[in-house]
Amino acid sequence: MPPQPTLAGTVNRPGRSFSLESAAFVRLANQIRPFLRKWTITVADRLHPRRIRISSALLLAVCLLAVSAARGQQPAWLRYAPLPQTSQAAWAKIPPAIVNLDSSPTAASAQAEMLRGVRSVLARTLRIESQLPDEDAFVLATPAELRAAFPHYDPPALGPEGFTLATFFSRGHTYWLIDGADSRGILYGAFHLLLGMARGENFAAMQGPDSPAAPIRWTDEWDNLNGTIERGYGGRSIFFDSGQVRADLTRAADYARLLASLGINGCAINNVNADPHLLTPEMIPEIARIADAFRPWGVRLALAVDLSAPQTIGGLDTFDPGDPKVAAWWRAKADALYAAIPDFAGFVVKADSEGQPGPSKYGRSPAVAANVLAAALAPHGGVVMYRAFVYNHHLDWHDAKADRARAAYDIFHPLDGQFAPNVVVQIKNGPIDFQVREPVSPLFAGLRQTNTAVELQVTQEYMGQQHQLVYLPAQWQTYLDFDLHAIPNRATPLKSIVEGRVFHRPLGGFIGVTCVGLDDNWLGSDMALANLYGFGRLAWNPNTSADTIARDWTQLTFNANPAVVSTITRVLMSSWPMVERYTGPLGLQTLTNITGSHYGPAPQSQENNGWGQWIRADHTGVGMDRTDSKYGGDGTGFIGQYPPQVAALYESLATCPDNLLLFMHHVPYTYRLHSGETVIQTIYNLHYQGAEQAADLVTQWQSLRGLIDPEPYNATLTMLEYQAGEAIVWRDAITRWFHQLSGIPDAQGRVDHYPNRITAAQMQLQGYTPVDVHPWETASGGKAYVCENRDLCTASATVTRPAGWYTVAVEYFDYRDGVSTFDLLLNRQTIATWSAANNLPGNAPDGDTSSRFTLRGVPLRPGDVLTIQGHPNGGEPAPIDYLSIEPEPNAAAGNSQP
Ligand code: GCV
Repeated sequence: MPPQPTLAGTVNRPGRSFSLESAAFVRLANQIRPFLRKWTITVADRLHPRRIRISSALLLAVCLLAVSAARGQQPAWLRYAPLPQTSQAAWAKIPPAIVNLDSSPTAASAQAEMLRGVRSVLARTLRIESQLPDEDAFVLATPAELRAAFPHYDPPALGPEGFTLATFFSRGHTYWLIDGADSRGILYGAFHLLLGMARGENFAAMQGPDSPAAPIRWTDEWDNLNGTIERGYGGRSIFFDSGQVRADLTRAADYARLLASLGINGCAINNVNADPHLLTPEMIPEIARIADAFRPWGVRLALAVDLSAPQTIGGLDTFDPGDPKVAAWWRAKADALYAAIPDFAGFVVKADSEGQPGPSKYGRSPAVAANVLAAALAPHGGVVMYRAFVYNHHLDWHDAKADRARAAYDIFHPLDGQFAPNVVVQIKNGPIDFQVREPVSPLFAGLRQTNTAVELQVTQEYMGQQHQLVYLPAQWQTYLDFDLHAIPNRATPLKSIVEGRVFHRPLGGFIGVTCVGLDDNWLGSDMALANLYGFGRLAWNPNTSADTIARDWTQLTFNANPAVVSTITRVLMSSWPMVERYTGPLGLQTLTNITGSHYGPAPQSQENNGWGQWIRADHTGVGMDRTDSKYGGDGTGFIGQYPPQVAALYESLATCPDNLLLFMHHVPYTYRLHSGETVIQTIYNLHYQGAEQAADLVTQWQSLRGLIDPEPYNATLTMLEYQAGEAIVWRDAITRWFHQLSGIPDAQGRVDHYPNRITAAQMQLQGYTPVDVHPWETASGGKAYVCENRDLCTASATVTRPAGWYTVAVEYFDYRDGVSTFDLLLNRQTIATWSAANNLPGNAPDGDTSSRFTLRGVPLRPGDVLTIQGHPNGGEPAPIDYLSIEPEPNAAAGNSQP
């Protein structure tokens, strides 16, 4: 691969990023800007309903994006890269033929996939035979079909949807069997073989039986009929557009293939904040088209339903689940759905939660509501996934005993044993809402006569929204492995409960809230695909380690070069603990804007509202006291919802792990952790560590230059550069906020003391004026500087540092609307140009939009003048915060000084 051009500057624009790579580029930008600025074009983007303005800068960006768009739809882990010659030897004896003894569409997909994969990985084309050939061959079949072909074959016992890979000798030939317990098993066996082959494994190593841990392995997509996706960061819906099912469902079929390759067997296609219109007679045939696209891949379609549908679209005067008319309506609806979709999987229900209507309106319990739906689905074999995410978001903050974390257990535990056999209670991993760290929900141990499934969030709502790299299997593993001690003297980790093994439940499993979109890389970031892959692997076998998953994903997505595999695995595995450090350590949860974007830092937003994600921080201490009176505590009693052994662990300050301390206890800032350090100093230290680690990830990634394909290399480098800047934004905001609140200084004197920064307030300004920033801690002195009612504003600073090489960074704000452009001048020379073209979730200067432009290797001398030129665009007034001038490590004496 050719070496990359030297970067003149990097715009931290995750996902679709571009680098301003040469002086020529900067010159070109400067030359064409005056012409292009004159004719700003406004377009209504069909794909994105908001109007976007194309300015000169965006036009430049569009040109560059066209390059990345040329990558096309990403194959993700199904790249089937050719095996290097050395690894091909293990497959030298591959059979020349393939026969499929099973007539299902799923087995047909398995055969087609075998042809595609073998051709791509080994450059061999298998000959398709219609019956067992008189030569070596792959044989795709169920045990019964194999016994018919080979009366002496003794298939091993398999769980549903499992498979065995084996060789069988007969008639002087070797048959390579893909023996599926059923047609899905055949397909999963084929993928298992191909993905092993693509990773360089040989067939002998893969042989043996394998079955999924649990029957329910679904993704939930939160797509809306208008084509948007709640908490989706990968573009528009692959299913819906403008109130209709898309005409072209190619992406839906391709997605089903991706899911099948991991053994995922169900997909709920719409937002749990469900639109009742999906259930209208006109929509059902349309939805059936999606089910048709899924079917060849063994993925069953499910729908999220609004419990008020019998009234809103059914014309009834009630949706009371206790009313026989309502039950009859659901029965008729289920019959109509199965008439159109014979393999319909069932309903997902969000009710009495965040404004969704529910049975509480009629004084009915979730069990009554779930059972009405269950009765309608039962004759057809469907299931109801009833979400335990039921809570009051109008809690009284002044009530020290009020606690959102208690809600699911308080509501569902008394109903244990009342749910129909085809109801599964779908429980988020933690008691709050996909925070950077939470304890495992106690409800998993509280429902013993009820089927349960764990809901994990693949889409990174609270963890960077795909603008940042966070490898979630590392987090999920800690949840799945957590021993709830649900039965005395027996290990009962969460994974074994949802597998149904602990309480002997027939149904249960794993749900991943995924929210894929039409973007080429499905999720909005190449690296986020590791999370979808990891979810699938854990859903199949929750005993697989996050590290193994990271290695396998890296090999399949990039290549098997040991340096690549070890570096990317290290980057992935370190990312979640790192993000925890800079967002919300010690069990504080993600200290983000809870009433708004769920993205940038805004710790005060946790408090003083009804949403209940409180951290109870005041001048003396911090943390929610969730201790229980039955153990002598005086808190909300949440801890008492756990089985005694877990409750004892959390109740006692002596045993409560530091990483959940502030979730469970309110302590003074001076309280000393098990580490011996105080709480406040640990908060400071961890935020600084997190930001340093984020910067280090950039360096680690740079070591991959030339070792992986340039497009994903560059896209991820840009994302990591942005993330390193965002980690600084988080670090500064959270440490400032705690510093002000506690009044306790950082022992290392770092907080809000940045000697390398020159704030806009300290610069010579032409046109820039200050505005207040909310929350104040997300900008220097609580102010941003904006360029309003002008085409151009400038902010200049005279360098007073010794001559040397410096990294110059500009902290600016990048609103969702408008694409301002910026120039950085050294004296009169333009040394960088960039545009604020990121898709960040905000239209104001704050922690959501604060962004950093970084230019390394700038030669500075005392008296030099650095100038930021801001060109506003649309609603974005080219806002700035500060300039940072950091000496570079290699600027030591002996180097040529500028
Ligand atoms: C679909 C969180 C998210 C919501 C989501 C909800 C849920 O609150 O912010 O967007 O709604 O969880 O899981 O139902």
